Amino acid sequence: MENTSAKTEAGAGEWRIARRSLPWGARTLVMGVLNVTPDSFSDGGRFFDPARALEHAARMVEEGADILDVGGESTRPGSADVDASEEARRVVPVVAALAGRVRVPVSVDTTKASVARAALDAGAEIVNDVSGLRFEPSLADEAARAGAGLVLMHSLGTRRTLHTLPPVEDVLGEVTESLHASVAEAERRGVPRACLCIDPGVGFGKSHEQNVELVARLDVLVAGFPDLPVLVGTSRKRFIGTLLGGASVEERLHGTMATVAAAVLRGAHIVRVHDVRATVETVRIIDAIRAATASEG
Ligand code: HH2
Repeated sequence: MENTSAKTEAGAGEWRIARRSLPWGARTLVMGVLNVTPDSFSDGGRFFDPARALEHAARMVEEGADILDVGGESTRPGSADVDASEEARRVVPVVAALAGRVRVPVSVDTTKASVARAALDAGAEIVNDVSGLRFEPSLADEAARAGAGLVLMHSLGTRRTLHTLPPVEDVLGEVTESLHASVAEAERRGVPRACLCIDPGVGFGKSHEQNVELVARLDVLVAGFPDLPVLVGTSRKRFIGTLLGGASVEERLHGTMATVAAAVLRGAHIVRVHDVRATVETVRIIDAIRAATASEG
């Protein structure tokens, strides 16, 4: 596959995914989370039934989601291992039903090459790998074969130790270096750079302070990858609950919107969230403020 970058200017471009391109850098894109798992940390069990999952997906599209991210395995601390066939059994029917029905692209949140392949065959256009190709590097071969978009997220350790390793000292240095390695591996396996997107992995093996730092200093990461879109997922995560004095998952909406606003002002191009309507409204305002700031400078 040819390796043309569709970048138009620094900090903006076209993210190539399987059957279209998504412009990034002008308007912030909103990725809606659809967990078809019995045990995800914030919505576990709610959309395990495919009919309810499809209903929720339709609502997120109506609310303005630009991408739907379907996941069949929870990554929350202490969640159960799911084998590849069970994970595919959960996500593939939902992906297939969505791909034929909704106008926005469908992403599959998986670290497993066989699940990625099955979801891509069923119509997914993006693979979202929270291991950044560390668990199954051959996942990149599947993305390359399908011409799919590939999200490379930073994390540390194995699936079992994803949330238990001691935090590294220099989090921005570690995230930047590790993501450069993930990007190099993806390109070596034939994924065009124009199909890649990076993500610092907020909440994955970072201390409370480091999660805050990753949002506060996101501009440093963005500057390190000027030709790639940057995705950030803070939605309802524990550090928000901690900052709010122990707020439960249901009580983290406003805190989440604060992190979304801060991340976009620091250069995030895509945000991954559970609450699509609130996010669409938040980023519409922040995008206007950002545009006004840019035209002044
Ligand atoms: N966070 C989660 C899962 N996938 N993917 C990307 N690219 N970035 C993230 O920050 C990210 C992600 C965890 O959130 P959620 O899907 O709600 O929970 P669970 O892993 O329990 O299903």
